[in-house]
Amino acid sequence: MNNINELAQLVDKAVRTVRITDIHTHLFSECFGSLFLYGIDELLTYHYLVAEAMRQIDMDGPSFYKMSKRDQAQCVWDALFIKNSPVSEPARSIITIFNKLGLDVNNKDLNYYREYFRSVSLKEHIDRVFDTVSLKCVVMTNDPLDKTESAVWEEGYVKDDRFKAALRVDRILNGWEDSLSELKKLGFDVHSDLSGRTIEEIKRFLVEHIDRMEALYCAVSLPPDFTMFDGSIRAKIIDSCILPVCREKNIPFALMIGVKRAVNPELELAGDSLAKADIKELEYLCSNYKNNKFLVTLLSLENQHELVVTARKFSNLMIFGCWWYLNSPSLIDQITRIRIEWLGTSFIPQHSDCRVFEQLISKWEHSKTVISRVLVEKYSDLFAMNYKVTEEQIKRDVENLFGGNFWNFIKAYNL
Ligand code: RAT
Ligand code: ZN
Repeated sequence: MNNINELAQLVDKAVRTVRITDIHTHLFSECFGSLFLYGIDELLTYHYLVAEAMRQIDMDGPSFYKMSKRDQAQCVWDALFIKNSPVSEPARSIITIFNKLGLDVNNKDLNYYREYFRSVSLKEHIDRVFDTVSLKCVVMTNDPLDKTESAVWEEGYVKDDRFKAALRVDRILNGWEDSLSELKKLGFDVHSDLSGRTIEEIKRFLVEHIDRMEALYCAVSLPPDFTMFDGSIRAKIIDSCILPVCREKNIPFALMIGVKRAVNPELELAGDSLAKADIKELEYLCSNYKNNKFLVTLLSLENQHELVVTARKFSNLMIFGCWWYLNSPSLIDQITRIRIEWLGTSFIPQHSDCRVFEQLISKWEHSKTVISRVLVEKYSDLFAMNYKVTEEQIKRDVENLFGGNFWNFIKAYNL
């Protein structure tokens, strides 16, 4: 490689062609039927957009959600795409999706887009999106206590290797009293105070589902004030069920910390917010459970620097993604820089968190652009000192960042 332009082209090519593993999404494969969300009405009623639209619409949350999905979509469209310009990250994403699917981005009639999605063959559409993004696979979020989902695992599940599973344990850890009756109904001998056989039974429940789903990891989202020292049922279940089972199965425990649920309950899914978490909790987990692997993402920007430093201390900690409110270009740029500057390439720069299938296109398109730019800059600094980065080196680094690091972490026994 002879100059910076050539370097930029090589990085761009490597990032555009690498086959991505998207380690956290809320997508489902086709066999899950109504859980597979796609098309313009789902895209426009994505909670990231609803929250934004509600600032422009003269209506309260309950009235908005009372409308049909079609009417909600029209409402968001009018508010954010007709009466205002789609410059926010969630709104721009819709335009990116239209653009990449070859649609007219200037058509103001929603029916034009509806017609497009009505006419596509779902199978071809799925192949096309995987191809456009250059995706190897996505990891779903699988809730074992969700009735619609469980029904498919019990009957009708068809394995599609592009959709991997992750066992989500929010209900057990964040809503123990409610999940208790569900577990009992499923035949598990569990008690509110964790007495008797409860610990063994929760472990049996976890193992059964990890095996059935072939779950790659176990995951939970947690509030900013999450602590292992509050004597809570949650802390006890993590210590005596989740972490032992993860060790036994050699799978990571994914912690997504910093979400403040239902700050405005009227907005439903769109009503969650964030706050800074206490990094001490993570240090405690990584150092006291050395034989466990932790995949971690934190929601607050203020946590990112200390998270990177913590990852330098513990090799059983793999940090991932620019989660939710951090998934916008300026923040991805800043966070990726800090991570590279202190961890080299030993982290997972992004996951998509998609809920609607076509969001894979925009979320990855936007992230790739930023990550590629940061990489070019870092290689250029080396190049300026006559250090020759080879094409093979670039490809290796990019492959590690967009999938390799995840798979190696999953496979590793001794970290
Ligand atoms: O990003 C999102 O869609 C959030 O609503 C959450 O689902 C979050 O990502 C989570 O996994 O809890
Ligand atoms: Zn998520």
